[in-house]
Amino acid sequence: AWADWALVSNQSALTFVSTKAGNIAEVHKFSSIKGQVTAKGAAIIEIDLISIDSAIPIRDERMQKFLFETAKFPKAKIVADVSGVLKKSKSAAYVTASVPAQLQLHGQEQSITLELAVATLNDGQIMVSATQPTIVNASGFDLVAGIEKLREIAGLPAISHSVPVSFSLLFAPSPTKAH
Ligand code: UQ8
Repeated sequence: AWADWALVSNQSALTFVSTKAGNIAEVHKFSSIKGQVTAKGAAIIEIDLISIDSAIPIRDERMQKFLFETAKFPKAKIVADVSGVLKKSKSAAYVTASVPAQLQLHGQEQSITLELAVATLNDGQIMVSATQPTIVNASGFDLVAGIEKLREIAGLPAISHSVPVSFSLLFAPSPTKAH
C-alpha cells in the first residue's frame, strides 16, 4: 500500500536568517534533510547539520565546529504528530494548521509550534510549508556561547541570538510493507 510519505530532499528547502552588526541579514540553508510521515501521522524530520550552507565555506566550517559542534551533535530532529492535519487534508486540497512539535538540537529539546500550510497534489504528493517563520532562540539550545565565538572570530560587534527559520517541503508517497 502507498501508505506513507518520504521527504523529497532535492525538492525541499530549510533556511534560516542570521542578523549581524545590527542590520545585516543573511540567509543560510541546510542542503541535506531527511524525513518521513506515517499514515498514522507520525512525522520525523532529520537535519544533517554538517550540510550547513552559509555561502561562505570557511564560515560553514566554523558553524559546524563552534556553533552546532557536529562531531558531538551531528543532527537536529523535529518530531510531530500530524494526524489531525492529515485528517483535514482528506477533505480539502489546501489546509492550514498550528502544529506543536519537539525540536532536538545541540543536545537540547524544546517544544515549538509550527504554522503549516499543507497542499495535497494530484499524484498523492504533499507540499508542506510554513505560513510564518519559527523563531529559534539560541539560549534554549545552549547555542549562545557558539554564536559569541563566531562573533569574536569574525570581529563583529553583534550577532542576533534570535533566528527565524522557514521551510518548504515536498513529501512523496512511499511503498510500505504490507502488515
Ligand atoms: C504531512 C505533514 C503535515 C508533515 C509536516 C512535517 C513536519 C513536522 C515539518 C516540520 C518541518 C521543519 C523542518 C521544521 C523546522 C523546525 C526548526 C525550527 C528547525 C531548526 C533548524 C535550525 C538548526 C536552525 C539554526 C538555529 C540557530 C540558533 C542558528 C544560529 C545561526 C547564527 C546566528 C549564525 C551566525 C553566522 C554568522 C553571522 C557568523 C559570523 C561570520 C563568520 C564566523 C565567518 O567566518 C565569516 O566569514 C569569514 C563571516 O562572513 C564574513 C561571518 O559573518
